[in-house]
Amino acid sequence: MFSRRKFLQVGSLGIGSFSIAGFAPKYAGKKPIVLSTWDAGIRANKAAWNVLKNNGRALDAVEQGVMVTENEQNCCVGLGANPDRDGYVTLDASIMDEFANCGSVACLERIKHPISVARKVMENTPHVMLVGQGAQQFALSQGFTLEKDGLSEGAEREYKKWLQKSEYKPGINRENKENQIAAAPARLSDGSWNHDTIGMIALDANGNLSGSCTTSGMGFKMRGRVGDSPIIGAGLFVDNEVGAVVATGQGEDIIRMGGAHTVMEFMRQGLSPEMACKKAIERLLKIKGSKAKEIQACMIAINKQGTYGGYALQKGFNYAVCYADDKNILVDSKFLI
Ligand code: SD4
Repeated sequence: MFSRRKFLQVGSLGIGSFSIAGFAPKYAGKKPIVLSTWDAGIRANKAAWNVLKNNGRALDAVEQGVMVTENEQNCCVGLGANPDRDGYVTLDASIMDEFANCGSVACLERIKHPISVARKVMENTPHVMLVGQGAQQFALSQGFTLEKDGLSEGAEREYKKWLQKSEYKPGINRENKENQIAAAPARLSDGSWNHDTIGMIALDANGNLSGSCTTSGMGFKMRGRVGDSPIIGAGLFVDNEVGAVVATGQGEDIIRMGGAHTVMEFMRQGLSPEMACKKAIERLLKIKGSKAKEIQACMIAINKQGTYGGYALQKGFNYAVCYADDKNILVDSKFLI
């Protein structure tokens, strides 16, 4: 007898192969490979690549990669970033491995490497997410150092400027062409950061996937605000059977559309990473309607074969891709509007 279970298996195989034929991957798969958001990703990829080229685990690559960006002084990611509207720098981060283990921290203060705290949450607690004071307390218990209070020089200057009007108006994240691949991300001429986040996804030589995301969130946000980056399924998602996805842009809207998980499900149905990211961004455009012009949202993805792609709502998004010692390139993303 042709059971319902069998029918579903055959049916899903059929859809998968139809979709793959319909959306042939643009780039042949690479393994190992690492991708990260924005131009800071070039420097972060180098550290990740050192792990991957030595047969290391994707999980170690995505942690060590984004730590480079967290370490950059006067940077839009990490403790040098713009504060919230009350003057506190609060950091969000998440990490996920090939076994669907995941960990995250949100609203973490005075700790230099939130990504490593997120990994400790994943490995050393029964939980997925720790926030605020509890996250800081946990970090200290794991041997992290409490950094000094206060703002970086650049953030202090921007905060004073912001206080004059105290208006929360997040800019559209875009790349600053003049500063591309500079030693550290620089501010735009209007004083804003070009972006506040690095997201990284990797496929290692053993065919395993992992991802990480770390951010200071939106500058001058309300105290306690948390974006998409530490929310598994929104800012980051990994499914070792299918692929890895990470997001950047307006966190509230990425959460609203279940960003990274939505892209994952499109890939599971057989779409290429680029097409899956595009479909998710189209869904956001539909939700936002005419207000879509006011925001930016960007997704990058790799699949199990090492095929990669990205898509953004607006022009100006780029991502770094590395798959060899001499192949660490910045790709200008396609965009919808
Ligand atoms: C957030 N998604 O906190 C982050 C911001 C971001 O480049 O990606 N900035 O909403």
